[in-house]
Amino acid sequence: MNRRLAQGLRSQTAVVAFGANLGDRAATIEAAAAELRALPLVDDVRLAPAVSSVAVKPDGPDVEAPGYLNTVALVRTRLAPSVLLACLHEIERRHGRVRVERWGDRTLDLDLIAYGEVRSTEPALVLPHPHAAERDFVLRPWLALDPEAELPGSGRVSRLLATIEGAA
Ligand code: PH2
Ligand code: MG
Ligand code: MG
Repeated sequence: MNRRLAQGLRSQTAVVAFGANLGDRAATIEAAAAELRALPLVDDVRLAPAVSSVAVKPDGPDVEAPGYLNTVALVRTRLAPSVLLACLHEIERRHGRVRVERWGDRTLDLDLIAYGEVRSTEPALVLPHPHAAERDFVLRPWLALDPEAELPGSGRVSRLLATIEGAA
């Protein structure tokens, strides 16, 4: 059996971040989580309670922009990372996501934060997500689901969060 197929058969834990700052944010996140649960080869989805956060724009936090609800799901899946990412993009599309400006306001953003221990610099799928370590709205919900969580290559999520909070 080739490696690609074998990858699709072994169950892995993927970390998926949800963000929404337009529309009925909580309803959109719940619906997206249900769609994730309904995917073939997705065995379990554990969703953390959502947190509110100020929109971060390329120039920094923007209190004038609509505020975000953010959360994280731990996803047990046998989908390969690139296939899971394509499914996340399809769920975003179904919820009216349009890509206009970088870090623009959005009905739904689904980011693949980590996939097992996989490290990738492929432009189409950078793993772990390059901004995960600096985002409290990703790290805090992740830590709520798994106090022992580690971001591959960066260490304990609890320590990363403490570092950000110490700098704030
Ligand atoms: N996502 C972004 C850009 N800025 N700000 C908050 N608060 N939450 C997000 O999920 C977010 C953001 C791009 O993915
Ligand atoms: Mg994002
Ligand atoms: Mg995204």
